[in-house]
Amino acid sequence: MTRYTASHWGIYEFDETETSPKLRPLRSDPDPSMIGLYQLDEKLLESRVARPAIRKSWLEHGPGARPELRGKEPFVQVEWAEAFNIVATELKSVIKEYGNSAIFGGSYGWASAGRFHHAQSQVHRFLNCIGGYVRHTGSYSLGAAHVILPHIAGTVSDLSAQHTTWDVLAEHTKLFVTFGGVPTKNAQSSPGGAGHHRVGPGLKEMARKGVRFVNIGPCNDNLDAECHAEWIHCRPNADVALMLALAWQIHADDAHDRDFLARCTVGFEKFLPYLLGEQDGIAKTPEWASRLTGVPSKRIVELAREMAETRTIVNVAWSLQRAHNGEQAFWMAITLAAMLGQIGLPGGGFGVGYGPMNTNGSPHRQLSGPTFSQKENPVQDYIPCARIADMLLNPGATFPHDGKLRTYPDIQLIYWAGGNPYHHHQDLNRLGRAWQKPRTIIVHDPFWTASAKRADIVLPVTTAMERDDIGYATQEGFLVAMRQIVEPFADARSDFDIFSGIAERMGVQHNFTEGRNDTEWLSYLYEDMRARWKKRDVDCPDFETFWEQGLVDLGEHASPRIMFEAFRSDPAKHPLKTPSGLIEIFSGTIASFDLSDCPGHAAWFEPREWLGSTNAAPDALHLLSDQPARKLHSQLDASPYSAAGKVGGRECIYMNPADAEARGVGHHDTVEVCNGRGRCLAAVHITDQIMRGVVRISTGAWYDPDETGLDLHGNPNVLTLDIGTSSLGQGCAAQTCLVFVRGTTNTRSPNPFKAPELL
Ligand SMILES: Nc1nc2c(c(=O)[nH]1)N[C@H]1C(S)=C(S)[C@@H](COP(=O)(O)OP(=O)(O)OC[C@H]3O[C@@H](n4cnc5c(=O)[nH]c(N)nc54)[C@H](O)[C@@H]3O)O[C@H]1N2
Ligand SMILES: Nc1nc2c(c(=O)[nH]1)N[C@H]1C(S)=C(S)[C@@H](COP(=O)(O)OP(=O)(O)OC[C@H]3O[C@@H](n4cnc5c(=O)[nH]c(N)nc54)[C@H](O)[C@@H]3O)O[C@H]1N2
Ligand SMILES: [Mo]
Repeated sequence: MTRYTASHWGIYEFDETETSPKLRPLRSDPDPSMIGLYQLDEKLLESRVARPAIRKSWLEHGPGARPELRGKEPFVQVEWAEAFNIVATELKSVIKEYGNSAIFGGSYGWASAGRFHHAQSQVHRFLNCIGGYVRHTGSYSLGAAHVILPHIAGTVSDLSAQHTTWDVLAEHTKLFVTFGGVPTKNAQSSPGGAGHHRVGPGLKEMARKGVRFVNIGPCNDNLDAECHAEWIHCRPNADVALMLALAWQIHADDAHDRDFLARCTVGFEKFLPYLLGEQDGIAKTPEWASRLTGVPSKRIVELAREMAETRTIVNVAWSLQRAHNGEQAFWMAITLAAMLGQIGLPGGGFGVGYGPMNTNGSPHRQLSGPTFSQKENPVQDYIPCARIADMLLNPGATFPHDGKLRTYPDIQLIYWAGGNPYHHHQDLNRLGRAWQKPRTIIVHDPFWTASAKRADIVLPVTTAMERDDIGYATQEGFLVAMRQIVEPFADARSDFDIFSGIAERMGVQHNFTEGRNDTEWLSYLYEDMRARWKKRDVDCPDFETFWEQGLVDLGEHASPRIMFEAFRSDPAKHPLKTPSGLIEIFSGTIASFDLSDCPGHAAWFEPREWLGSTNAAPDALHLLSDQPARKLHSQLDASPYSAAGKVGGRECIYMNPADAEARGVGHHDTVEVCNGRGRCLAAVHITDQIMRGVVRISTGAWYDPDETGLDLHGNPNVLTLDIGTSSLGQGCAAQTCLVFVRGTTNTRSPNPFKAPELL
């Protein structure tokens, strides 16, 4: 009998009559991801957490004991009952002594698919049941965008729902200009579960219909070869300068769409003096941009003319805003598209962005799926998620965010379920110093990740393969009855069972469980969703039928979608959710914040570190740390599929032949990559798909430092910069980073997946 499971990488099938079931891609998926096939691989078992474990000094001497030994001493395994008592006692004690605003429960991370066993919902609901916690806002994905976009065009979620569908792009777009490609490796995933993978097929169809692709940026392997893109080498983090010059040329040619600017936007007249240099004496001409970007000015002029003459869409990868002043890249891309005046026309306008996930360009509706309520959080304090080390290092200090001045709380306890800060955060050595601040760190994870190894209390969680759940992601096409495939590993329990056990000891069990067990919750959440969807004319079978049938195909949205079509036709009747209801080329709100690093219109700022800097050493290289092709973040890094992308067990550093030659290093040599923040080893991969002066290490290699702090495995976050994108967004700025690369004789093998010593 065919059964199903959902994962971020897609839906997989298995035969429940097999004694050891194997995963197969969903038969109807036109472009399945290989990543998820490895979820049951036995290689993953080496790093599974078997039993609740407490760091030795913490257990023997109490909370706060020897925080500098986190990650460096053995754990003592305990029974669940003892673990529940210890956690409950410590939570009560911290709340009594310091209050709930001493608990950081932001718990950022992707965890697993499945709407009920969604780790963040579980941990947030539990912490709310005990009086609340300090939360986070935004994401590492789109930290800057989450703050800037609502001021200028609408929320990230609104825009995601509106992206023009792939069929329309294939039919109508003539020129697809993308900054940062459209990486199909990234489109393997959607948070909560990709359904049919549509980006690869979408691009192929566009290529078949003769769309011309121009890929601007430091890499060219982020757009399928079949697109036959023209690659314009542009220095990392200099995209805004190039966009400004395109805008300058379009204006100089009098090719900007005055009617569209007048009807659908506000503030072009306030942006224009900046563009022309009337304010700062610097006209943003192609010659000006050429010096900053390395792109010949003639090419900029020609491209501007081509864009104005033909049906053009401007796309930006999310990585552009994961950089210092990343807000500007999105603002300027939308400003440029507004000047072209094709927003709301089929195949024109902008994308923010096509490619980062399977979602954008989806023909499916935005519907909120089964939702396990997180309840209300009485604590008001929050941080933008990427400011965690700042918060821990500077309790009581103030910081600006979206026009307000806020205060960092004084954190005594961190509770993490479903994320891996030692994967996702920048400047891991700095995080290591900050990580010593709280007296207690509690982590739930199926695996001995770098974060689990550095916690005080580690509670073993089941994987999605080991429990029943409901799979659904908004704008994807399926509801999935996720059937348990294997028994839980060792003593692992679901987050729900763990929190129920702790809640019981804290006297809030009924509040947390509402008297339902996990099976009862599944049917309850499903029926609740079914009733909501019925009101929107979406019919689904009852829970029993759904559970037996395994999949519900939600079908596609009725008609092809064109972003902002209705808005364009009548902006007064279909306003955007911005203060003016129009696209804000100038934002009075942002201008009123009076920020030196984010004025009222898009502008160019030199990033803290980049190749154009006069301070950059001649042999410095710009390090990009993109998303890994063979895993999702740190998840499944131990799988054979991820291992096949490494050399000598180490992550690769992609490098231009000229840079390798200048350093005397060859293909597959081990090198040391370093800067003032940290050092790691990586294996050289020489390719002409990355421009000179730029190197790239994908994220995801489990952090594995030796005694000197040298990471042996190739984790780029030992090198990245931990600053906010700007005082507006305070997002993650990982793509702003200079490094040095040199040959090394150190070939010590990494051993990242080994469990810590257990007593
Ligand atoms: N340098 C650099 N750094 C980056 C980025 C970059 O571009 N460059 N990108 C950033 C981005 S966009 C993101 S989104 C982050 C991603 O960062 P994270 O989302 O933190 O990374 P994951 O590896 O997905 O972590 C998920 C963790 O949840 C665990 N898990 C899975 N299922 C469950 C469950 O049911 N319960 C519990 N308790 N745990 C579970 C997994 O084992 C894993 O340890 O990384 C960011 N970091
Ligand atoms: N397989 C896989 N897919 C994933 C993920 C994963 O871990 N694995 N993570 C998912 C998540 S959480 C997210 S947020 C998305 C992220 O999606 P993105 O942020 O779009 O992805 P990245 O791979 O970080 O970067 C995309 C491309 O931009 C290039 N780039 C970097 N800096 C610059 C720059 O300054 N200018 C220009 N022009 N290009 C630049 C990078 O080299 C890369 O080729 O991906 C999602 N998809
Ligand atoms: Mo992300």
